[in-house]
Amino acid sequence: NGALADIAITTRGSDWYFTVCAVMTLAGFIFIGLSFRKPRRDRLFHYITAAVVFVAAIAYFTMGSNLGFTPIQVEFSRSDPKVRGTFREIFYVRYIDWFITTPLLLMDLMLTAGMPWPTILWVVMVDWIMIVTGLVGALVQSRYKWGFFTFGCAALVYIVYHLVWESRRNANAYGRDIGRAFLFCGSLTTMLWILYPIAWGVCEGGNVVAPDSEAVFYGILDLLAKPVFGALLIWGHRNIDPGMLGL
Ligand code: RET
Repeated sequence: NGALADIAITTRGSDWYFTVCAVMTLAGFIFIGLSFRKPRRDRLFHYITAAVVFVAAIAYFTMGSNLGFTPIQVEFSRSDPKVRGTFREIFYVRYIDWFITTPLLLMDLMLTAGMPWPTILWVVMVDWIMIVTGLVGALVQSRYKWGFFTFGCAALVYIVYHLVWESRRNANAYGRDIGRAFLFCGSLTTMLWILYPIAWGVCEGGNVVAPDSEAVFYGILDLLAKPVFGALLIWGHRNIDPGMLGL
């Protein structure tokens, strides 16, 4: 059966994906609920962050249902190339999630730092290169996948430079509250985002760990990078007037 993969999540993996889905959904309702305490003009960060977790919730629902993947060959028959090898399930739906949510997370951060929109757009373009090269690399079965991975890593290095240097300096110029909100959220993001290519290397890249372990690795990263990050960001904005940031 061409649609099934030999190496796939188990019932436990599915349960974990649905659990993460539930947490993401709950976080979304909390972020929207908190927005009602503010005038409409001041709800930008609530809306961006809620959108991030709702998109993730749908991606996790898809993976919990064992959908949104394609089988990629990871082992071959040495004796006869015509014999079917071993296939691992690769969840392309992750990349659809990341294509939408990572630019929104960057907007959360760079708008907090008061960066001008052309710079934000440029960093988002680089982020899209990172996600798309990661997707293509995941779907390629030959060793060329590591070439795509390298392009993605180069893009991540550039994004991290923009966060820890350009945006951090810009945020500090806007004063203490904005500088601190950016420092917390920017540091968390930088530490977490660097772990994603490591997860990719042992999952989609090297096929070193099972899909259930992949679920736990990416799941914990996503919980920290989306709901925990979002709570910290919204809390960080409690004394910040968006008008000061030109929003
Ligand atoms: C890939 C593989 C190619 C090289 C690099 C990657 C980085 C991915 C990142 C993803 C971040 C996702 C987040 C999701 C939302 O919670 C695409 C794995 C560098 C940084 C934050």
